Amino acid sequence: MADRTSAPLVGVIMGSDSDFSVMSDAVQVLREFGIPHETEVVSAHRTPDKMVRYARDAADRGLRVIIAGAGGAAHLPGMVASMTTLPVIGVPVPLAKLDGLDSLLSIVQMPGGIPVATVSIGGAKNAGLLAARILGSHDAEVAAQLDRYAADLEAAVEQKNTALQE
Ligand code: RP5
Repeated sequence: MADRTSAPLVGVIMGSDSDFSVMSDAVQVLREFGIPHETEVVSAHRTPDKMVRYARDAADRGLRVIIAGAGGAAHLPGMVASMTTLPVIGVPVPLAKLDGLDSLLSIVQMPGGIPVATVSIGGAKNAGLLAARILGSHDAEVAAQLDRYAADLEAAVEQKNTALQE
C-alpha cells in the first residue's frame, strides 16, 4: 500500500481549485498513510461532461473510494454518487457567504438510495481518514497504520494531561 507510484485507489476531486486549501487536508492524510491517490478539479456545473466520465470510469480505473469536495450549491458529491457504486465521501467546503452551511445541506440531504458519507464543514482531514478506514477494512497494513494513528492521538491527550498537572 505504501507504494505511491501504483495506480490511485482514492480519487480526491473538488469543484474548483479554490477548494484545494480545504481539500489538501485529505490529500495530506493519504500521503501520510502512503495511499495511492489522485487529485483533480471536476466541476458539476462548469465541467459536467468530465464529471460524468470521471464517475462512470472511476471503478474500472481501479479507484476504491472517491472524496468529493465542493462549496455553495455543492452538487458534485451527490451527482458522482449517482453514477458510481463506489463509496463517496462528501466534504462541504465553506465559502465566505453562509459559512459552509449551504454546502453542508447541499451534500448531506441525499435522497434515499444514493448515499454520500458527509463529513463536517471543512472536514477534509476526516474524509481522508474515512477513506483510509474503508481501505483498511480489507488491507491489514492500512488497518495497522490506523491503529498506530489512534494510539498516537491517545498518547498526545495523555501528554497534555500530564502537562496540566505540572
Ligand atoms: C463550487 O463553487 C466550488 O466547489 C467552489 O467551492 C465554489 C466557488 O468556485 P470558484 O468561483 O472559486 O472557482 O462549485
